[in-house]
Amino acid sequence: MRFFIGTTNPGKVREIGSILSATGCSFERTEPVDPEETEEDFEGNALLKARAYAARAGGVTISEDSGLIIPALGGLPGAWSARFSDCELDAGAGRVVGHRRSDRPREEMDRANNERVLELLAGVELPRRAAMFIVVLAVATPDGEILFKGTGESHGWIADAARGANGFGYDPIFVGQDTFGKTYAELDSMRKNLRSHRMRVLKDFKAWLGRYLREHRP
Ligand code: ITT
Repeated sequence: MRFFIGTTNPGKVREIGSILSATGCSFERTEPVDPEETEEDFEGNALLKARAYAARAGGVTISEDSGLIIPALGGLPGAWSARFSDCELDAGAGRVVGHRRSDRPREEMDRANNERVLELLAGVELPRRAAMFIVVLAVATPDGEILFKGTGESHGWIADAARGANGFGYDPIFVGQDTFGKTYAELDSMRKNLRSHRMRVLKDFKAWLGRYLREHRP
């Protein structure tokens, strides 16, 4: 069976592709549709993206919405994770009050997002540096039916400074609960994939896929 992966983020494609490589299905990247993420939560945006990409690709499509949640920042960056450094925050820095698209290249945006989180947490000690990644993954058909929906989390905290060159996004500042003080960007891809939020949701996806393929075998 052939699936499309609907995202503009090459880091997600790499991880989804490598975690699913042994399933016997093929996973093809779609055009970067990049629909506006108008919903307020990860689930709403994951469903919106899966439907928009599936309609464009004309085949069953996997999309996901993910981000970083920091309780000490009132849950931010949250649904604003991808564009956090373009956001205007209120004085308490726990709420987004405005947003202006800068359309900077992804690497520049990721770096600015990480710097902003580090600045907001300057002087904050553990355990208030606790953080978690969350992902909601959805599989949609071109006519908008949702075949699968699942959630994954990974827990840890925000490092004092960015470290490491692997991974993408917030990986240089996120230390996992079981990574012996290393950031996700200091782990090789296999070690990150073993414990990431994406791995957790893709495990449920693989179980669903097995059932789906058995039921739809020609
Ligand atoms: P698409 O919407 O096109 O899929 P995106 O990068 O805009 O790509 P999201 O809106 O889902 O994706 O935003 C996710 C944000 O969270 C973005 O800043 C990512 O870099 C970050 N993120 C998600 N998973 C991550 C991971 O495993 N490691 C580090 N950062 C991650």
